[in-house]
Amino acid sequence: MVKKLLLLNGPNLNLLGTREPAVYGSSSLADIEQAAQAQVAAAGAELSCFQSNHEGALIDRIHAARAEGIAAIVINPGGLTHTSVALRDAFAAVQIPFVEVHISNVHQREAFRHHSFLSALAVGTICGLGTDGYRYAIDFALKKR
Ligand code: CA2
Repeated sequence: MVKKLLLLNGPNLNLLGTREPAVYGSSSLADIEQAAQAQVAAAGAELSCFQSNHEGALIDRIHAARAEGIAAIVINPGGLTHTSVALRDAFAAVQIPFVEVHISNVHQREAFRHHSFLSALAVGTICGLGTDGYRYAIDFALKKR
């Protein structure tokens, strides 16, 4: 069976490449998704990508992932990382392994970014490695049984 992965991006990440390049780099979300598609296809697997500025839409996508047989999720939850019990509950409900990615090093930033509601449920987290973090997370997800 073909392995299926899901790449999720939360609020404001549709703005990547347009503002704050010193913090978030110069790649657009389309660049990141295209590179991820190529990486996953080269491994003979399948990738779906989804970005939303709406918490409920992300939760609905996570619920649908279970029925689709998604093996693992890579997510940058954006600001919802630090606020969303509901997103955490969605991951707890579907029991799909996920990797949490942050482009910036949240621990070098404001104190409110130091806590994540998701990290304790994640298989692992990557932060501060720029947009390369997505590639490392997908590489891990492809290898994970
Ligand atoms: O470092 C990350 O990837 C973050 O998840 C990004 C979130 C932030 O709230 C987290 O603390 C850390 C913000 C995403 C905003 O994305 C933008 C991209 C370009 C221009 C403006 C915002």
